Amino acid sequence: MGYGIRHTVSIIVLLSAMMVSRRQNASASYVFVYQYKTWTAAQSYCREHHTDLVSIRNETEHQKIQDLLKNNYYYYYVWIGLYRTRSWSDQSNSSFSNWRTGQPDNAGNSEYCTAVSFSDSGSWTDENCNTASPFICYSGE
Ligand SMILES: [Ca+2]
Repeated sequence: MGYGIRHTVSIIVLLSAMMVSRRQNASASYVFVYQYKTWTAAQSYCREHHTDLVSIRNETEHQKIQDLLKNNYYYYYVWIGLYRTRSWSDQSNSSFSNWRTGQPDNAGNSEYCTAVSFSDSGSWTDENCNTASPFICYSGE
C-alpha cells in the first residue's frame, strides 16, 4: 500500500471518529432521573424518553455531570452509560476515564455496569447491573 493510500485511509478513519464523537455535542442536555432502576431498565427508559444513558467522554462532560448532581450527592450510586468498562450505550468512542482507585474490580465476576459516586467526586465504579439506582440520561445530538 502506497503512502498516499495509507494517508487517505487514515483521514477517513479520523473523519469517522469525529462524526461519532459529534453524536453527543455541547448542546446536549443532561437529565437526572429520580427513579431506581437496573442499568438495563435505565437504558430503556433513557432511549424511550430522551436519547440514551449519558456518556462522559472528557473533562468538560465530567464537569457538567458534577454540576448537575451537586444537589444530589446523597445518592450513593448513579448509573451512567458505560458497560463492561469500555462500551458506551450510545456508541461513543472515548479513552477518557475517571475510575475510583481500585476500580474497576469486577467484584465476584458480576459487575459489568458503571456508576458515578458523588460521595467520591464523581469517580466511577463498576457495579452489579441488577442494582437499582437513579441514573442520568441525555437529550439531544
Ligand atoms: Ca466494583
